[in-house]
Amino acid sequence: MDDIRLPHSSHWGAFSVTRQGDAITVTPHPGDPDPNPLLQNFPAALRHRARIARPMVRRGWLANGPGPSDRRGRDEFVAMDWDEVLDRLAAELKRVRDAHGPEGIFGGSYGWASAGRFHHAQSQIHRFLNSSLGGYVRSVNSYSAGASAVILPHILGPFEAVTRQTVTWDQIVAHTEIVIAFGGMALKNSMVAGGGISRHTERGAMSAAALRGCAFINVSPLREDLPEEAKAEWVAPIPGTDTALMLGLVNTLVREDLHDRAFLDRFCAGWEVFEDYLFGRGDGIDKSAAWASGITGLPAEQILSIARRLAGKRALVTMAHALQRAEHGEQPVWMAAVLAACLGQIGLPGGGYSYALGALAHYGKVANAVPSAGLAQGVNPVKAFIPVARISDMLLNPGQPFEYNGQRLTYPEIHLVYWAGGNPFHHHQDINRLRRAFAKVDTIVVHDFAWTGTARHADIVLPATMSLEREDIGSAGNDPLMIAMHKVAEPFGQARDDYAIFSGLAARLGTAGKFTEGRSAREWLVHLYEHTRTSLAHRGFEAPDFDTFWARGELTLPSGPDDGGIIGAFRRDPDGHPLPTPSGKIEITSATIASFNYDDCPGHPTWLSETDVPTAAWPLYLIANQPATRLHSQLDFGGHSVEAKHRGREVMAIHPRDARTRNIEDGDIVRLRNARGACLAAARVTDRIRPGVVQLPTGAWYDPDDPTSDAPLCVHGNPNVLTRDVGTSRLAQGCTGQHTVVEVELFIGNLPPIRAFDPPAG
Ligand code: PGD
Repeated sequence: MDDIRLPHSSHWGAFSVTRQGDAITVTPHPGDPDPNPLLQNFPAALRHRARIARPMVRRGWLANGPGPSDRRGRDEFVAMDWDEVLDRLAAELKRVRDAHGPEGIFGGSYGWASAGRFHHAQSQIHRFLNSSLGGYVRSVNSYSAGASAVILPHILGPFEAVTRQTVTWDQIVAHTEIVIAFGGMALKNSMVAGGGISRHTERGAMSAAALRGCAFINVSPLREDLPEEAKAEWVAPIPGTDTALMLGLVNTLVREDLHDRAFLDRFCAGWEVFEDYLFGRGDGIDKSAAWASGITGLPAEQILSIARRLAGKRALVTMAHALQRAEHGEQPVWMAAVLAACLGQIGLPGGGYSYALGALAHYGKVANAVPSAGLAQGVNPVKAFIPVARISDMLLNPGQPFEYNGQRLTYPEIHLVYWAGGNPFHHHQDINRLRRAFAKVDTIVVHDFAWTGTARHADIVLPATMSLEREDIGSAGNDPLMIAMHKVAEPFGQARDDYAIFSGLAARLGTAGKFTEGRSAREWLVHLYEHTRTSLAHRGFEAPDFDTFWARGELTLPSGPDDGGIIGAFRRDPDGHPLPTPSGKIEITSATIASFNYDDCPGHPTWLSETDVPTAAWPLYLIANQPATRLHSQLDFGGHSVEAKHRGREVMAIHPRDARTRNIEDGDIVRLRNARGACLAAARVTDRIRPGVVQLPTGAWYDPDDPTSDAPLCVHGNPNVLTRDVGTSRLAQGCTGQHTVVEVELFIGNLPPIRAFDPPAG
């Protein structure tokens, strides 16, 4: 028995662990006012049968050598010892590099992996590929913010500067009178933050603001997108129509002279061109509340009423990432900025536009005064890249052109895909298409600690440690606690740290010195800590030495100012602190974007319908959003995630009206299907969703009933077998996984077993 509490950290909270043999107990950090229940996924996960115990190689790859193969995801695996697998992998990496150059290796390897500044899987893989193979084809942007990361710099400024560091929850508690939250601000999202979060404060902040009299409006087809504590009014438009609603609101504000004309004149560029569009002077369509009503399904009176209530107050417009994770996702990001501009509160405390507030725990918090050091990734000389969600397109269309943010680029020809710390068979759209794409290359390598769908579709699977099985430093830019992440358990089976795996490969490639710089993992932690400590000292802050930090378990970092960042500075002094846009102002019309001549992203915010809308065959919208019981697909086999499933399946919400017409009752197993695929789920009949819409979260591990089929049924409930693999527009080419259309029917017959958490054959 070992009852010492060992500090640790995850993307979903800081905690400590006590051990009893192989069993662990997880206790949230005592300073966390609203701990995240996701922490309870750890205990059952640590020694679960879904863990990968040994290096494994796909039988067909061993027998036939590298090459395209549709056996991926269908073949058996063969166990191999570490020395042999690293020898073979090093030889294959060298073969591909020598034959095709580093341009033949895709190392974009998107994914959240685990918290920790050193063992961060993305940093490790990129450093290895740069130091040991001369680079790799990378991916840019994220699945989270694919559209907004590209459009915000055109209209307001750099993504991080205009999102994380503008309006804080403290300002909202003190100043805001009304919040209109497009897509809501669900606590399941703000309970999580990349790199770690020690205090979950969003529920308390919304509660305090509401108690002071701040009104919240939740604009979402899902009532649960704002917590009860916000006491919100629920406005439920048809999915994908928020831009039309915002146009109707702005039209009303201007028509009724409730807008802040002086603000538009002083701080914005291009209003006149947009106003012509708003009133239909060119296209003959007045974007009035009545017009918006016809598109959004909301009564015109409700739109008029919201516009009037927003005017003349300290109003805050927020927008969830989810809205831009859809076709034409750039438009609501841009239009929400225009709505906020018309209200004239941008840059004032608690007012204006806070894109993505509530999307992660780091938004709405002040930044640390000094960033903590992370592992340097080195220089990647390879120029070729893809917007991250174009992975299948790239693998299926080598040499073909594509457009992105004003550039015409070419998909590179990839021979080897190397993934560490992500799960595209969870995160990517149209998984049947992804399977075809994965069949195209010579070799696929995956490091993970568990048998994800991606690991099952690889040729070489290397077992990584979980963060609980190694030491690290937990720290994130907007959270003051730096955590000494102690090792709480020995590695599972033969699992190794990503760092150890890459060190072994680098040694075989003759680049060990470049990759490791001669440091052990512990020496790297000391090195990174000392780097941060020196930066703190330069700013006049004192921090203890590494050993003292390690023994104490945490260090509180100083915070920066709560001053509204570049948006606050611009409001206070627009000439002295112009925005880093071409005009130095908020770009309501962008000459740059207009010059690209994209019909799917014109020069000012425009109502553009999604093309994937309900039909007779697929009459229901599907919202495939973030899960509440795990982070993405991580630890889907953990206790908290498994308990929330019903009869082993993921739960899908459906309105009583839609359930009744399909003879579906609460708890029934249903099949969702469309032209791309089908999956099972358990029905939750609820009136907390707009009629005509069903909701199935992402993250249930892909579990095909017949892996040999080209379009198998996912028996577990992964919605990405249904979603479309198209970009948001030619501007950003972002992920559009949030929406699609489906039919839902009662599943009759023998319920297929769930095998997603069983190791694959062999
Ligand atoms: P995770 O489940 O977090 O999903 O996609 P992402 O790939 O990030 O995957 C992380 C993987 O890393 C897990 O398999 C985990 O086991 C592994 N891992 C953890 N720690 C380590 C480690 O130390 N070493 C190694 N080698 N592996 C490790 C998330 C992505 O999904 C995101 S961010 C968004 S916002 C998107 N959202 C949607 C959506 O809204 N709707 C749809 N339909 N699809 C989406 N996909 C996107």
